[in-house]
Amino acid sequence: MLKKKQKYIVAVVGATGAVGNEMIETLEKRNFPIEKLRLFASEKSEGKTLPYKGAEIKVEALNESSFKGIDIALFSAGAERSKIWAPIAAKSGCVVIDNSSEWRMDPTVPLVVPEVNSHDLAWHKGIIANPNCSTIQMVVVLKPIHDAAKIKRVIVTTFQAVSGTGKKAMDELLLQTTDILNFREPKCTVYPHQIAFNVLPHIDKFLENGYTKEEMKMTNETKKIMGDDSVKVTATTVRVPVFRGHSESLNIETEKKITANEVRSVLAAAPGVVVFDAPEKNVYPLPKAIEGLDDTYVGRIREDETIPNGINMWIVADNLKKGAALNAVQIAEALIK
Ligand code: 3JN
Repeated sequence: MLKKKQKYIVAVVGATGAVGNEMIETLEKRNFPIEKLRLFASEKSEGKTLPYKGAEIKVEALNESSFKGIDIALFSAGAERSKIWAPIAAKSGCVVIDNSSEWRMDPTVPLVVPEVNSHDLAWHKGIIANPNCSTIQMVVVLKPIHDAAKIKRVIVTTFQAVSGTGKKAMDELLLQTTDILNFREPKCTVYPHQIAFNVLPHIDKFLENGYTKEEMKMTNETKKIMGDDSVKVTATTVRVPVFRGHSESLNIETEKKITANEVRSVLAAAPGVVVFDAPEKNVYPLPKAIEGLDDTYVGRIREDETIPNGINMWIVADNLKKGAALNAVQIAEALIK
């Protein structure tokens, strides 16, 4: 359990990655009460420095005693490293907020989006899981609708930015675009196909049921966060040539009738959600417009005319912010409250 303090010793593990960078920036921007910030990454980054509040902080490599004295560690170093290092960190008395999929479905680990289930923080045993980016932005929108009209089923199609894969994928989109515009053959190293001027219906590995891991994360994580196994989610996850910001098309079937206007007012009052919906003025959420912003933006809210109780909408959030770093920092903020 975390002891109450004025200021905390905080670590970011995976500090040099796209999400790690964003975690440092988010801690600084939100003025998280930090006594000392420690940064960890793989050995090849050891000795590099990263800026925090006007100072340069040295990146360290991890060892068995790294976590001594650390209060909170934000992990974004991949599932394999979390599997090894999160229990070591928790054992040294540090609370781990882990951005990987490693612990998300472990029944002894809470999976938390503070706007939805901050009550689950009460039973953590040293590790708290941060959900998948596509799940986070969806559940902040689903929860208030579920409370108002009980959701039976969601059909979601995602349009995910390349930053979800990391810096290498962002570089690849830029390089492929430049190559194509200069009549050079683009090279594909990160994805199995060209991502520039293309869309790929494939995120993460394929499973035996024909879905990808990303799709099943959305199905399974939603039930756990919402604390309701009856909410059915079927997903198709798609990579698009966008640098930052995941978009999702949602078709939501509810038990009780809820009109589009009622959905608008329920969502307008929901924490972390902004209704941005005036199609007559070409106003709807766009990934380019919400880069770096905190909230999940919702537009194109309309009734599904093919079923009695159905709603369609379009939601967009910054995958590196609410989809990752911001949600992790908000968990830390809820913990110290
Ligand atoms: O591709 C995206 O937009 C999101 C990617 C998430 C991701 C990528 C690699 C490994 C995850 C995740 O957060 O679920 C993982 C993982 O931890 O399994």
